[in-house]
Amino acid sequence: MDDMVQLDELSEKEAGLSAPEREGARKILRALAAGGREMAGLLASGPLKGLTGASGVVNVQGEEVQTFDEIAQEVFTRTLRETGAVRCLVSEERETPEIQNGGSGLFHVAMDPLDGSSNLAISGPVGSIFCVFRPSAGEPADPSAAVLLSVPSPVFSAYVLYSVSTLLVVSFGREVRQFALDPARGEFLPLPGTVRFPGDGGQIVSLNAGNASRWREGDQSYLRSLSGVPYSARYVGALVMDFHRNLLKGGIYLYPGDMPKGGSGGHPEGKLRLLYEAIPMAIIARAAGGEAVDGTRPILDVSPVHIHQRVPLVVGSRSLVEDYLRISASPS
Ligand code: AHM
Ligand code: MG
Repeated sequence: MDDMVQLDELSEKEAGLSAPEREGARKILRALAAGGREMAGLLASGPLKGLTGASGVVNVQGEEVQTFDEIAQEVFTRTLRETGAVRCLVSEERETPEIQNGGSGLFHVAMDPLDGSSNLAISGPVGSIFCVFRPSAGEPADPSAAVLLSVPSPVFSAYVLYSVSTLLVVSFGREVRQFALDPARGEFLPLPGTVRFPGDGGQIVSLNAGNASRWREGDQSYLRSLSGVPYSARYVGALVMDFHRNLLKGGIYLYPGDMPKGGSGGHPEGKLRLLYEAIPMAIIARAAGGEAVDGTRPILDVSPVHIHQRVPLVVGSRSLVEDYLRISASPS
């Protein structure tokens, strides 16, 4: 029944995939479900086991690695490797791609194994984000260059949301499907229908207003413009949760570039990462009738030059993203 497509059946519906690609995608989706189930259990008992703190390590992004960042890295690296379908695995937590299966897998995968990890200490929502790419023909031997070349050919993207319930959200680019973890069965079961941003665009705005004084003029102008419209401010500080809420309720999420203050801090190129945060969310947003831009152009038109490239991200209901583009282009 079309209304209730099982996780295992998702790739079968994709006409653009070869038979081996369908099978590879199915295995990767199973790996994300297995890893998501394992992580949901580990996260639930994290405070009791003293796992919600920092690991003492600083990652390639210069950020403090939480113990769960590393646990999630190991869990998903293992479940993905076991599929035999992954060639290169790019992760927020590793400087260089991991070559899996001797480089024989069908797909490259980029992941943020645990997004929003500053929420761990308060038992707040966190997520895991994935994007699967089709390698280009005659790709270079260098794994980073090979992954970058595959980015214009995404196959599907997905995220796991660990919150009141654990959800797996997947899109091959045409539609968005949700699956919820049944803790008793240990399985992700489909939720009915497909997900689309509400037709009226919604009224939720999610941004870190504490950074606004360090934004570019166009972004500040957009924030000022909100005082003239009805809106609700909602910000969890975990992209997966903020995006998911806005997807269901209608809204827009912004993380623009912010300038250093007093010579330190700041994210002039934005904080979020193109390959494993912005692009997967952009694929899901578009498939749900929304849009994602880097401030001026669609995220899916940005050509990556580095696997850990950062990018400003504005994503949500199409009408709200269009409002943002119009207002930020002519600051007043
Ligand atoms: P992370 O991948 O290190 O967790 O950082 C990404 C997170 C996003 O989930 C969230 O939207 C954003 O950083 C919050 O940043 P800030 O605390 O600066 O508002
Ligand atoms: Mg992240």
